[in-house]
Amino acid sequence: MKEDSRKKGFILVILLVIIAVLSVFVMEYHYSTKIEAKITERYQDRVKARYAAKAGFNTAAALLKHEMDINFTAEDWARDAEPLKLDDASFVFEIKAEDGKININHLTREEYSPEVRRRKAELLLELCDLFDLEYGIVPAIIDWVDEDDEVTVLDYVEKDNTGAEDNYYQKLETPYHAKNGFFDVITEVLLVKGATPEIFFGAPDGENEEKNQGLADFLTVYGDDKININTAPAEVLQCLIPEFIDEDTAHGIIAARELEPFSSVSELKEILGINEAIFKRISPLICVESEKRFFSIKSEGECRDSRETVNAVVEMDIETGGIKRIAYWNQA
Ligand SMILES: [Ca+2]
Repeated sequence: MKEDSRKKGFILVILLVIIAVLSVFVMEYHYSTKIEAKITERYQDRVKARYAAKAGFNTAAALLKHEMDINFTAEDWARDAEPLKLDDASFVFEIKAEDGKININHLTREEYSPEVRRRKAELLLELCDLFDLEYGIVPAIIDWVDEDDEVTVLDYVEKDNTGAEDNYYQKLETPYHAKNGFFDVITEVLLVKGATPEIFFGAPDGENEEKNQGLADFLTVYGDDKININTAPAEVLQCLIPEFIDEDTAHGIIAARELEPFSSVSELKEILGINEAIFKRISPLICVESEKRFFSIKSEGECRDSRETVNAVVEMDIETGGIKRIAYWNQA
């Protein structure tokens, strides 16, 4: 009898051990299944966000094609679209005309007169003034593009300004060469002496954590070398003749072109009431319509906590209104 009780007790202990071990396995299985389900769900969200971002890009491209047929102003393109829902994902996009920005590939073309070259550099210097930046980035951009290895110093500028060629870039911790050729993409500016992500993308603006605009919003490497005054943002308009175009005047110009786009560059002279001599300073730099139409499209797709962004630059075909080519594509 005593033997039987001992046996039963032993079996009970064994059973308890087995149950305990099985419980651990069941819990482990439950936990890993839950993790896998979460991973799958997150992956699905990412895929949905990715396709929502692509849908945003396609919608922007369709809008561009549609708007090509009508008389447009910069504001039609620049205005943010409302977020659009796609099942449990959504997207929002913005379009900017590249031809309203300052083209940094064409600052020192050989066919330009010294005066035009100077005016083009001065546009960038004015931009530096607007954003409180050192002038050195301007000759450094010029040196990055020009074919020679002579370090540029803009002698008509009082403030310190010195460009950079191989002798500077080769001494960096990770050395590289000055391009001595066109910028292929605008982010390449980050390789230029003096350019930092803060200068380029904009620095966080203390209180509201929204980013200030950076140089990237006003510089381009695409299209013609002239600034389209029908699409130029207020800051670029201000850089044209800062003594006549302050912030308010720039917004006045934008309001005027919203009603009726400029049909000739001389209309700007009439609006501003400036004389021929002053107008001559900017007339070689501006246009009212570009032969090559590049637009940047930024589309953000979202699904719960997952986000994907498409940054693209497209060249539109003026004949067909469709996309001629995608000049830049970055998805992250
Ligand atoms: Ca050079």
